[in-house]
Amino acid sequence: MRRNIAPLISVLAITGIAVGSARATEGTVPADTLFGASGNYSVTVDQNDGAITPFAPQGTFGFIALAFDSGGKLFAAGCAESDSVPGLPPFCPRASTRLLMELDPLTGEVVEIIGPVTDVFGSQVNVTALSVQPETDVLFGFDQSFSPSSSIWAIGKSTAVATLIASEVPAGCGSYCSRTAAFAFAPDGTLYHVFRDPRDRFTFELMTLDPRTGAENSSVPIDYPFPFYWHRGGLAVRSDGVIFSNFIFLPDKPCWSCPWTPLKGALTTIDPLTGALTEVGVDEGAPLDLDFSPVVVESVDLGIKPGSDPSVINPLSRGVVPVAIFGSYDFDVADIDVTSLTFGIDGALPAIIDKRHRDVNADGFPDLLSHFRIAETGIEIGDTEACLSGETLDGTPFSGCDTIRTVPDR
Ligand SMILES: [Ca+2]
Ligand SMILES: [Ca+2]
Repeated sequence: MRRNIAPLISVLAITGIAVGSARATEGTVPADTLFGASGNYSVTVDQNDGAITPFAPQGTFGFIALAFDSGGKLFAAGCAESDSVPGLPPFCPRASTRLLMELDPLTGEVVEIIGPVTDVFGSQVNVTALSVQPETDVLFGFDQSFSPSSSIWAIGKSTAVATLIASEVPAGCGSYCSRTAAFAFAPDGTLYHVFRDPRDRFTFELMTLDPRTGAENSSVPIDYPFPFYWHRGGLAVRSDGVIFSNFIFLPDKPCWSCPWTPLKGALTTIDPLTGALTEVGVDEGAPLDLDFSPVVVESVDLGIKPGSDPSVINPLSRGVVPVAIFGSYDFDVADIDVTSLTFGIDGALPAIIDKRHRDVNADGFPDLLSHFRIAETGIEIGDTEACLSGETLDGTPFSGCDTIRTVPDR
């Protein structure tokens, strides 16, 4: 469903950005690249020293929030007509329509305007952070800046329609609700949030929240070198669980009429157990929201005991089970790193690999047939599926599953 985007399209025509004509560039971004939203462009951030590499500015667009989904699609929230004042990066004016967009992660270009972010009644939702829940791939939006308290929303990735999950975060906070826009899912599904106590504006806590209710699960005070820092927003968790955030140095304004100095941000890590903040480096421009590119696992077509349907397996057998990885137009089995193959929940290694790449299913594409010792796979009586995973020679992970039936029956 696309609503009311005709006026936006005319705005875009003025900005000279060819939205909709650009398609995602071929190829993918390396996993665990740190992205940030900053003014009218997006950036990548060096995780060793905080240095930012900006993508080309996107006309008058303003970017506030961004998040990758598990397939590597990059979503951004922002506005079509950002505003700017000297010394500060472009920003989205209060009243401007909030848009959900898709960006090309290789170029930072706006690929598509999905639509204005509104609730089911058509009211604007002022999204200030985005993050995708790993197990469901649902796009979560968090708003904070213009409402009395933080809220959690689920946002349709193709409609931009937001469904309220929780308001007044953390749940039950009364008038002491959080005052930051920093939210991010960890790869294990934990929802982290940097909480700012409204009674004490220099106190921050790293909180974990229940993503279904917004209730606080745990919190630890963030130990930071007061008074040099101010939390800017931006929180992201790398695939190894390390939490990155973005604090800013308090702006230097020596006199009332002096201009603001450009914002200087500090990329930091936060220890979830102790709350200790460690500075990684200075990132000029101070991204508002952060996210890591995901480890995109390619899906392959798998045939367990190819040619037999259903694939009957006796888990008590001392024998081997043949498993075919079917090649296709997109997937050449000659590219498989055969030393990386594991099958079943216990990760059995291949006992035999047929290096002839025969066309097992006679579809014209060569396939890779390998045999695994059933006893090493971890397949149990009653299992209905088994999966194989591996990597290509260039290190791209792939996996595939097939249905099975076990004998003897229970
Ligand atoms: Ca984010
Ligand atoms: Ca084939």
